[in-house]
Amino acid sequence: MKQVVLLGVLAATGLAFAPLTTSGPYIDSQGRAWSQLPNLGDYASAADFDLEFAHEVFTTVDGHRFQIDRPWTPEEAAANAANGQVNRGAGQVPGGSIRAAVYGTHPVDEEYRSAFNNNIPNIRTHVIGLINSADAAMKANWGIDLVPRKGYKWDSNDNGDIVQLLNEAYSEGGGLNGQDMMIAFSNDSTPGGAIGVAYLGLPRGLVKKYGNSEANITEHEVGHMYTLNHCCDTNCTMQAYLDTGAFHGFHNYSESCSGQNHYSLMNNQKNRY
Ligand SMILES: [Ca+2]
Ligand SMILES: [Ca+2]
Ligand SMILES: [Ca+2]
Ligand SMILES: [Zn+2]
Ligand SMILES: [Zn+2]
Repeated sequence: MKQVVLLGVLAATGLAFAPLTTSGPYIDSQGRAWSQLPNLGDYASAADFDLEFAHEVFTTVDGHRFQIDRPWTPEEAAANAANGQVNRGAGQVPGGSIRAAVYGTHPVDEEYRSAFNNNIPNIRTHVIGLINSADAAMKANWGIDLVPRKGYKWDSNDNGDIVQLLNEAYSEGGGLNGQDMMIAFSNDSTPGGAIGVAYLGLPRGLVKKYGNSEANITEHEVGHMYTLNHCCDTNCTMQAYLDTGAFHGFHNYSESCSGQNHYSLMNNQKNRY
């Protein structure tokens, strides 16, 4: 009899609709509780989704705040592929002689590792390259030099939403691991499809392997870590929508959607981490 019961349990856990695990509920600015993150695919269009969520700030049960970095629609993906990656000038102002090194720990999940056939030296080279592409403007403008120092193998929950993956990478990767900042990398399919996340004002982020856009996404997530919010300047790296043409763009005026001058905000916090 016991065996029959056990088989029943196993069968139930094998169902295709395994429950999505989440770090929610997430509370939005109107006090609404979201047991799951809103998903682009559940909305009629990206415009509908953006109207509601592009500038929304959600709060976790731990009091950490974040914004949603949604994936592209197929049309947007095609437009950005046609764009290619425009390498905007890294800096408007020559960097000073002072370099604020920000040392990084980089958990990489099992799907990310398998994208490189588990070749750890190749992963290391890739991560170092993308971090040093992502930080080019921050380094030139404000002397913020991201320096990858530690890697960490971590296995991501295959049914976790992206905020849960961020928390999981942090707890299973030893927190900051003696470094200044965690930027985790994941190639998990991540229900809901968000492409990156970081806590506003905390040195913790997670970047998905998303085409050739990891450096763009990393720059954007680091912006969030320095308290930058989503904005509407079409040349800004902090747009809610991933715009490969806006890589390295930080505007030096007070922009109305974000209420922030992204250039001076970074400048004022260049020694934050
Ligand atoms: Ca660097
Ligand atoms: Ca795990
Ligand atoms: Ca996984
Ligand atoms: Zn964002
Ligand atoms: Zn901006």
